[in-house]
Amino acid sequence: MNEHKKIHLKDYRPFEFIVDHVDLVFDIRDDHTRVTSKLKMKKDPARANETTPLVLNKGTFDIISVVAGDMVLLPGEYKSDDEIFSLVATPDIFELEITNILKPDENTALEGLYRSGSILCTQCEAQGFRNITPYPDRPDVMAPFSCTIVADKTRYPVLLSNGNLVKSGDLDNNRHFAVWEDPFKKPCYLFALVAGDLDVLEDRFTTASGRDVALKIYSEKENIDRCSHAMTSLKQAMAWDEKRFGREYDLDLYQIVAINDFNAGAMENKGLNIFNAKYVLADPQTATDDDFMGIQGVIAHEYFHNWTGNRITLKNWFQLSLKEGLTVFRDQEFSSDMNSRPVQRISDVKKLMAAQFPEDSGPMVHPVRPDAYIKMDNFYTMTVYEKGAEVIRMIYQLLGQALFRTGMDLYFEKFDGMAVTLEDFVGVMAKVSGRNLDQFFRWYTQSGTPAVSMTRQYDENTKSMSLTFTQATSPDRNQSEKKPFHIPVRIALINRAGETVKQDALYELTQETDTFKFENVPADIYPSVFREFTAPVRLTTDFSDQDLAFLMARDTDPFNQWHAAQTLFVNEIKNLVTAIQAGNPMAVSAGLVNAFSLALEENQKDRAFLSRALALPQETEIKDHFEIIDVEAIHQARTFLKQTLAQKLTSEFKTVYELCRSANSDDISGGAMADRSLKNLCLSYLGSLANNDVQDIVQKQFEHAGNMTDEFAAFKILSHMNADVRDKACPAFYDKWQARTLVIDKWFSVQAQSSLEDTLDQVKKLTTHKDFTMANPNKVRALIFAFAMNNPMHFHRVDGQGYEFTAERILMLDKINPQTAARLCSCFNLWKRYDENRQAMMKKQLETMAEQKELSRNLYEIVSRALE
Ligand code: TYR
Repeated sequence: MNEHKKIHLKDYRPFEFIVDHVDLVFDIRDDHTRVTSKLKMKKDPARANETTPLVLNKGTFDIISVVAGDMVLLPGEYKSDDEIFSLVATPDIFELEITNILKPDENTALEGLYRSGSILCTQCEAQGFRNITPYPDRPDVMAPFSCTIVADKTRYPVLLSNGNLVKSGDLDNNRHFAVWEDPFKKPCYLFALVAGDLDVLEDRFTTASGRDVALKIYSEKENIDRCSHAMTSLKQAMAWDEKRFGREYDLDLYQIVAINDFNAGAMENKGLNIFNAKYVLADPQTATDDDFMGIQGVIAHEYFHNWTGNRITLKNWFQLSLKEGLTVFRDQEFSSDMNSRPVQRISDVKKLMAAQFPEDSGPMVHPVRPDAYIKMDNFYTMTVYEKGAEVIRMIYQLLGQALFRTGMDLYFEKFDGMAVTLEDFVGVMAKVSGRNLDQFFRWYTQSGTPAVSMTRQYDENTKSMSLTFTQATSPDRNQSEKKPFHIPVRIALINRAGETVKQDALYELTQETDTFKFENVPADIYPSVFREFTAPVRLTTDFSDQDLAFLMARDTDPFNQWHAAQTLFVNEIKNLVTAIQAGNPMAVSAGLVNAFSLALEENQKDRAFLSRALALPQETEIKDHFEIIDVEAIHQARTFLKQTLAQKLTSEFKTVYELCRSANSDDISGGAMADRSLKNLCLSYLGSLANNDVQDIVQKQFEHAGNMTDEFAAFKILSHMNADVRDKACPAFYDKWQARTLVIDKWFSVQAQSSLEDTLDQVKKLTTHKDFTMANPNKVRALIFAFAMNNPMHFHRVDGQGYEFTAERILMLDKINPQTAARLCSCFNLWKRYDENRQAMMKKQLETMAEQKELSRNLYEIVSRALE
């Protein structure tokens, strides 16, 4: 394994030159694209008259000509290799014209210029622009860009780039051209180009100040009638950002293109977002309710980047959370305003706990602002995004809505057009509030999830209740000793009747131990703490299971009701795991069944909430509550709990299932979605019994469903029932949907996650299916990621075959798409948390990977961290 260099935040230096203008020409030919870049540059005035070498980043392409000023440079007069282009010295002001040849058809890494089907497109974040042309590929170099695209008119009738179309026309030989100019200075990671035979859905939006904006969503022709939900979402996001943050759109045109081959969810390129088709295309027949919500959230996220990311960008990549944490916070708030706030909060926190907390306990643990990286792509993490959003949310809590808005206004005013840091952001928040946020800033620099415990003490004499909070964060590779965090805690007091005795207020933890005293309260009072999950901490309390059952039913904060229910489930599963490990019989406590049944009776109230509150945590979430993860025992315990509940409450589940069936099948209103989610939760409990009676109900829903939500829910249940049932359902689903590649992704993922015995064999077989390819990230995520990340029983097979299969695929993928290979490899990250046998087998796979001679930098970083 080659060693690769780490880049450190402490080594940051500003660039020695200023780019005044970038003029790009893309001449697209059948088997190559010729790129000419004209840079107008000058030395940073502070360095005038100094001899400063010009060093540009560069990918692995051939340069065919270099012109400096009006001199043609010969290869000896500049230096060029696979990473760098450089000149020993330059005048103070100069122009540089470089021409090079790209082979987009051979670019399987999907960074830089690449082909997706018949479409040519770009992806430049984080450091893909260097694969297009030599350039100072860093976010703090901002410049106005113009871009000319020349291509065949039949193959590429649509030619797009950032900003405004200023000129277009026909050329000889059935070719045509388009010239785009982006008036806003931007870093090169926001550059984009698209060329292809696309259809467009058009609409308009008038901003608050009366500017008329043309909205265009492009997709392959056969999908254009599936773009209207994305368009509605875009208009909602534009209106919301005006209302909530006073931010208007700034160009006359906003374009979105849906692409089938994409490494991430979507990309906020200025005026020309490029999206994974999964986050654009939807209709009720082919997309689930979750897909609809996902599209609304991602469309909004990319739109919100126009201010938080594009107008104000990053000084260096270490500051990534400055744009991502803040923009996730903004999209979460948007989704809360558009839909149900408590349900949104529950799903955001669930995601954080399921994926960010484990990240903090493995080899990828890093502060929200990392100190070092080998490959920046590896730091597009749950910590930077989701924990980063929680940190913003804490500032929002500490300041309150009004001051937070004042702070945001000042941030936009002060830093518009600049590349800034997290200190700049927190600085304006400190300024407008007059608060000292120095201790608070540790959330950006210190890694790990704080464990907070809460205990109650009641003093009969003074009739006062004291709540004592202690915080502790485990040492890790980033810091051997952790200092206390500044943690906001929202607390209310509730009595036995479920009435609020003391209104919700904000308290702040700043020391290892903090105590708050509430005077004049009765003894039988319940504190409701960390309401709405005020901070990203692991909370333990002195609540008994009876207390938790009370809070599940009566807490006045729905988030805390959900949290109490989840804690009860986890406690129950822990007891079952202990019983299994001791060889004792399993039994579910009557208290839990009772609490569950009472909650199910409340089904007329908020069905969306109820479907979340009554859902058992996944095995992948449960594992986080164990030091040593016993894969089989967790699976057995969860299955037993689910089946016991289904058995004891069969008729209740059936009743609620029937009650929720009236939703119109293509209605995507909140109410209809809520009905479907509760209905399908009931079906999933019933389905766990796998008897003929329920099989019949599930089968009927599968065959007669009027939308993908219901069809997919039933399909998932059938995939676990038994091999016969699955072997009938799979071809039926495939035959119906084979023309829809996004639905076929669902088909792959359901099979990869099946609990049936032969799942690994099925997955192996599916890798040779004609619709599967390692070159398409969505397909890899649907089959290989789903297996490795979401099917613990089979990935962690005792014979090690799950590991072997996955490691082989990672190495295969590393040759095609290193970014995605590195992501997939994180399935081995928690290897130290399993039994000795599994530890040894997982370690062996990591070592085998480490021994490869030509590991990508991306994968090298993940593997070497895991083995450190
Ligand atoms: N900036 C994008 C977003 O979060 C994410 C992204 C990152 C997309 C890297 C692609 C990529 O290669 O909105």
